[in-house]
Amino acid sequence: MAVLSKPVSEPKPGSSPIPVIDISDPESKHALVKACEDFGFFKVINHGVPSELVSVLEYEAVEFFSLPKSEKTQVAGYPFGYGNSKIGRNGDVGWVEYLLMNATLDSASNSLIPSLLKNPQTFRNALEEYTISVRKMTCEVLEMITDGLGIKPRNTLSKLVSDQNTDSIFRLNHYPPCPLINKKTNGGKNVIGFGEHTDPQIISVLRSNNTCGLQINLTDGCWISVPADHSSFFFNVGDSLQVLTNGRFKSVKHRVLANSRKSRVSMIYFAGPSLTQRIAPLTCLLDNEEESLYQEFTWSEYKNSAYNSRLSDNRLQHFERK
Ligand code: GA4
Repeated sequence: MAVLSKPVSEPKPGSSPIPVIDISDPESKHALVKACEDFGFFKVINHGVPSELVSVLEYEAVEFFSLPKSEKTQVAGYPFGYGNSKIGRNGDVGWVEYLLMNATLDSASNSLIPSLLKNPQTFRNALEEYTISVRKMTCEVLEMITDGLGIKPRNTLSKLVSDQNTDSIFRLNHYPPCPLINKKTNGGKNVIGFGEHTDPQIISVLRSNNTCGLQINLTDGCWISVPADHSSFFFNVGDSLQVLTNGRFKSVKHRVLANSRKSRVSMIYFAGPSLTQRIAPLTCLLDNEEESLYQEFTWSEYKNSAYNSRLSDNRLQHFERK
């Protein structure tokens, strides 16, 4: 268990600085690009993902996490499967349990889907429909971003995550209420649910229930709390998109704090490219004399290096050009 010391700024209710992007309006493309540059993070509204899909999957997730631990651990594994407290394999821990699954295009028959559930087929269908719908929204957002950047063709970024061999992941997280918070034992300090990190993929799409806990790190080093909103999606730029834009977009550092009273359930779709995809700044984004800040790598190389790191490591550092 980790406790916190760095400054946290709590926005006044209704005054959150987090950009809100209406993706039903094509003109939002400029605000979208600015959000990726300034925060690496934004909230999407009017997204077109049916709320029933989200509710059914959340219901199934709650059912799964309500199973006895001895049953959940039957689908424990690495990297995919159930996990409790331990994050990754390099010593990170958090006040969280989770289920990590493959979300590639042919993952409908995902063998990790807990056969222990009363009706595994309902879970399977819910997951498949959810990922199809969220992938479509993700492609729309990436296409608006390319429009906003003035890049052609429109699918320059979206094709990276809609390719047949895309290496995408789906994660369900459950942060149970944490009885240790506010007790004298830790001096009332916060408890880390999921420690600070950036996501290695291109872009990540998070939806949570109405329990807060997510925080993002601003460029000045301050943490800000993200007000929960169960009807919207939160997007964050990943390390690979930072490289594709030669550092113009920021891969945002984020973390989750445990809550003393309420459970937080989140579902995250990590949109990654195919393993053989070469990741390097898009030449059309480089100005005349501008050089790449990074050595070229494939997604497979980056992923291997990321999975051998600790959560809070600066993973891109090893790939920066000296
Ligand atoms: C962060 C983003 C995704 O949740 C994840 C995480 C992965 C894991 O939980 O196994 C990692 C983490 C994430 C980056 C560094 C390594 C690998 C834990 C960890 C310490 C599934 C992913 O792709 O990278």
